[in-house]
Formats: sequence, C-alpha cells, structure tokens
Amino acid sequence: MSKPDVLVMGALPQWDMAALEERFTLHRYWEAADPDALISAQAGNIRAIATRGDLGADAALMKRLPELEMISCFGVGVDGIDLDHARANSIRVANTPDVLTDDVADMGVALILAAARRIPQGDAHVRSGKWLDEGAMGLTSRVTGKRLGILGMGRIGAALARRMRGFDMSVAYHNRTPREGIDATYMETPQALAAASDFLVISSAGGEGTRNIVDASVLEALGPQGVLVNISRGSTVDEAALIDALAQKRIGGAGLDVFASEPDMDRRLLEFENVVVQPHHASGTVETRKAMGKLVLDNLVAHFEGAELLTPVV
Ligand code: 8YV
Repeated sequence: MSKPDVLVMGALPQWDMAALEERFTLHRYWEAADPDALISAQAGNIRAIATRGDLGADAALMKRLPELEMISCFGVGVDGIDLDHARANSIRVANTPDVLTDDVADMGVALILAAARRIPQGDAHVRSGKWLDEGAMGLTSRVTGKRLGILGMGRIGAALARRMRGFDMSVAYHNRTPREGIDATYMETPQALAAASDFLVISSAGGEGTRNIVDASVLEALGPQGVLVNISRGSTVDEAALIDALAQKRIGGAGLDVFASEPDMDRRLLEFENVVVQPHHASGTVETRKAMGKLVLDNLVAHFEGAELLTPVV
C-alpha cells in the first residue's frame, strides 16, 4: 500500500522524522532548495502537513494543496494555522496539548526565579572572576510570598498557579470570562491584574484575540518593581512599549521565552541587565518533545485510518 504524502514544514527531532518516515512519504519544506517549486511539484500528492507551533500553516499554503485533508501540529499553539480556512475547507487540525503543560509551567517558575534572583547574573559574576576580585554581587528580590498574576488561565496557567502556591504566593488572573472552579481571584482587565501583581505571567493563547494584550498601559500598571514573564507568544506583548518601559525603568524586569520575531529577536532587549531570555524553549525537554512527536504521528495515523483524532482542534 502506498504511503500518504506529508509535507513537513520545519525540522522535528530525528526520532520523529524516522517514525514519520515509516508510515508516510515525507517532503521536507525547510530543506528544499526551492520550497515554492516543491509545493508546485507535489501539490497533487500532499494529503497532510506536519508543522510546528512556531511555524503554523497559512491559507495561502493550504490553497495550493487541493488534496490536503489534515494538519498535525507539533505544539499546543495553533495561532499560526488559519483555522477558519481549515474549517471552511474540511481540513482537520490536531495539536499537542497536555503533554507539554508541566514543562511550560516549569519554565514559568524558572523565569520568575531567574529574573527576580538574577540567576544568570550570579552565574556570570562567579565565572568572570568578579566575585573574587570585586566581592559579592548586588542584592536581588524575594519571590516567596509575592503576588502572582496570570494572564490567560488555561491548562498552563493553572499548572503555574499550583507551583507558585508552593512559594506562598497569592494568585489572581484575567481571562475574557471568569473560569469555574479556579482558586484564584478574577480581575476584570489586564491592567487591573497587572496593578495587583508583583509577577505578571502571560500564558494565554496567541493570535489576533490577544495581540499586544500587554501594552504600555499594562506595563505602567505593573510598575517599577513588577516583573513580566512571557511563556505564551511574542505577539501578546507590544515589544516597543516593553523596551520603552525597561529603558525608563517603569517595570522591574522581564523573563522572556518568546518574542515578536523569532529567532531574529529584537536585540535591544539584550541590553537590559534585568531581562532574562530563553530561545522559545519552554517545551524543550527530551521527555516532552518525545511525547509531542508521538502525538503528531498518532494524530496523522488516526486520520488516515479513518479514526477520531486524539487531540482535535478542528
Ligand atoms: C513549539 C510551542 O511548538 O506548543 C507550542 O505552541 O510554541 C512550542 O512547544 C516548540 O518550540 C517547537 O517549535
């Protein structure tokens, strides 16, 4: 039996590529000398796309693939996939929720601690010999007992709240509508949440609904001692306003895993010693990436066997 053709948008771990290759004929978009020519040549064959949370699949691409039935996304965020177009054209979409929740929440904890306790700066202080030559580094800020604000109380936000309660933190959150059964104080607006937070963590979905949800007014409300942490999507923050707020010391610091542009992020952010950065790596553990890759494969297999998708979005 011939293997269905799958367009792979970007590199996946080698073990995932090997597992996919057993079941499907793969077309590697990111490796093609001329990706446009690859699409033209394979348009009549490609029946599925395997993409990543940071790469997505837009309507222009889907329109070029008349045989497209299914998109399997390595990531929970599907803001880069045109879901309206997929829905309107009966193209099924699956993502990888749940399996990455713990690691992304852990990264939220790590960025809170790294930004407040200046972990990278302390490491640099020892490595550079300054500890020996100049003495102790400057004092840092306490984490335990502070106020946590979660912008986007979904699975990841709830997992972060659970963790930070272990640090005796109070927890407040903002969503478009309050959530049932959540042991945290609901705030009506992002501004009100920021004003009531020492650490404001963004764990909302990306996309148009949350674009620049953290703008100059939210940063103003967070205030000169407040720390912004982003484990969601770069699009949720007005980065120009963030750079202004940092430059004018109107916020206390930031811990950022995601950026408006990746990997070519705005390097002005690196000029602030109170900013800690990560290369969009919150889900980047072997354990979680293996679980994500397995779900990408299992959803594709389910689709081609005519079964229900394991984790359907559309
Ligand atoms: C990426 C993510 O998929 O889950 C998401 O939405 O952004 C990440 O897990 C991962 O970095 C691979 O690109």
